[in-house]
Amino acid sequence: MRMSIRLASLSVLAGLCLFAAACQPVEQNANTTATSSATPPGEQKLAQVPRPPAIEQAMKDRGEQDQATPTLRVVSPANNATINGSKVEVKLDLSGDLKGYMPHKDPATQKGNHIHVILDNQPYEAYYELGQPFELRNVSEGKHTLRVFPSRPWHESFKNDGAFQIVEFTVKGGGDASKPTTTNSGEKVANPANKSEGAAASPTPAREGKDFAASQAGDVDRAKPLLTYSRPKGEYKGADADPIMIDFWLMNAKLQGDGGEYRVRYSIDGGEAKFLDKWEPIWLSGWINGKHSVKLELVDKDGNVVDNGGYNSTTREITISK
Ligand SMILES: [Cu+2]
Repeated sequence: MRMSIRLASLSVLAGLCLFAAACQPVEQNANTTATSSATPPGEQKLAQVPRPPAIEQAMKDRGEQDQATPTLRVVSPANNATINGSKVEVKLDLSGDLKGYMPHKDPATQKGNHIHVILDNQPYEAYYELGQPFELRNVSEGKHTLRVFPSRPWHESFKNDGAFQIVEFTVKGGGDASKPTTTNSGEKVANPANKSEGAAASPTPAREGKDFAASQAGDVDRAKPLLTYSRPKGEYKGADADPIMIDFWLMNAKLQGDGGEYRVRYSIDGGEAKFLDKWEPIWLSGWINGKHSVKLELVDKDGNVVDNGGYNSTTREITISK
């Protein structure tokens, strides 16, 4: 009796397994992520690889540019400024020993030197044409931080003194004409600040800018160690999808391999923690298609995350389609 019940439940299980086996491979091939508990057929094994030859070549082609020591000054928003309205104009002053380094997007390749602009702890936005302000749009009321640093066409940051700047500012609502028009219930009906990106044929190019998701500043102390997550972010396609660079900015923190006491810890898809003991980008190869999470943390010698407004532990999702 007992046996027959067990057999019966086994056969039910077998039926379920057959059903699952019939549909599972299709699903896994279509959207394989390493976050699933089962081991997917194309298991991701990441390996650190040298700087890709294409980037080595780009560096040679750029002459001395990669030895430049660009320094930035945030003209606007001024540190501790209060801004009325949801649109924040970013104006930067670039100086230092530039050796030909100048942000600009080449219309043909859609690439070029640019500045990484980070509101609060959101993914950076690229700012190419310093001759015109860059707009942060739909910035929510309250305290914010802005971080900026110069970057190369392949998104590797310059790491010299003065390259990185951080300012704090406060956004207040008010009778600013650029503020979104809202109904009594708070629904947005029109936003004069949000011009569309502009048609390519337009004689005056649309101002660079970006709508930002609502966020607030962390409680950041600029005298404390600060890790700024830069790359990877967003979508990676084709040749850009492998290898992928991890790059970050460090303020007030020296890593152990550079004679300091800190380490940068990273983990992909919640996997094994790995450590970076030198402040330089790394390239990881072996990504499989799909969504991945990248966590980057600044830790002390005991392995504890160094507290600084929550910015020293950041996780981003990226998408790979090779
Ligand atoms: Cu970039």
